[in-house]
Amino acid sequence: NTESNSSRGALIVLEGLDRCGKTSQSGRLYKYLDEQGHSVESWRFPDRNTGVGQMISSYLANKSQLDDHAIHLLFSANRWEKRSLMEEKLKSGTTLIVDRYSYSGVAFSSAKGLDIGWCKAPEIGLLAPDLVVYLDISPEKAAERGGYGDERYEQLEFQKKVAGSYLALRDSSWKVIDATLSIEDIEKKLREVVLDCMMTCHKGKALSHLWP
Ligand code: NYM
Repeated sequence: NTESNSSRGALIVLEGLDRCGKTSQSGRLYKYLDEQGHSVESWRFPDRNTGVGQMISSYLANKSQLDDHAIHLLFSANRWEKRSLMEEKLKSGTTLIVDRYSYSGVAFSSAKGLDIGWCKAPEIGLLAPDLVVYLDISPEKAAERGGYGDERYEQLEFQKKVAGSYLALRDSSWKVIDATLSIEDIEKKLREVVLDCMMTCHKGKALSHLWP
């Protein structure tokens, strides 16, 4: 594969509260990049298709109970089990758009009161995103959006804590987009930052690891 020496794909992560619009935006972004002829895949965490993912899914649906630390480690394991494939894809030139990543892991678990350093530890060594886009919405506004589902964590009081945790995690490298703008405006802003990041990776920016 001649491409693998000259260019790699970008690891793009979308983060935000439940109902912030991440999933529809990652779908639209995927479609756009694909139509432009880029090699691109749409991923999400939790990946509910693996054995670990099924345990997570059952926990989120309130069909099983787990200690807060144990479920935290399962979410992390779910990323570790995809790590080598992720690296392979990126190195072969495929850009990955990932709906939630380690930041969700830390934000949701630390919102339950777990120590943030403890929450970050199992993520050490995973691939670091080239770009983190945070779709910013207040918990109140998000709650107004056609209501939450029945899954664990989808409650206003808890989402307020998650918002606080995200704020503590954010750094200056994150691109924050106002998630209350129109779908088209968000899409446009998202495309701009993503194309810019893809160019940087294409030019030879090295892959790095968490936590930078
Ligand atoms: N979630 C997601 C976590 O608590 N830890 C994690 O590491 C990840 C990736 O799972 N409310 C939470 C956030 C969501 C829930 O995600 C399911 P989604 O995007 O609704 O499938």
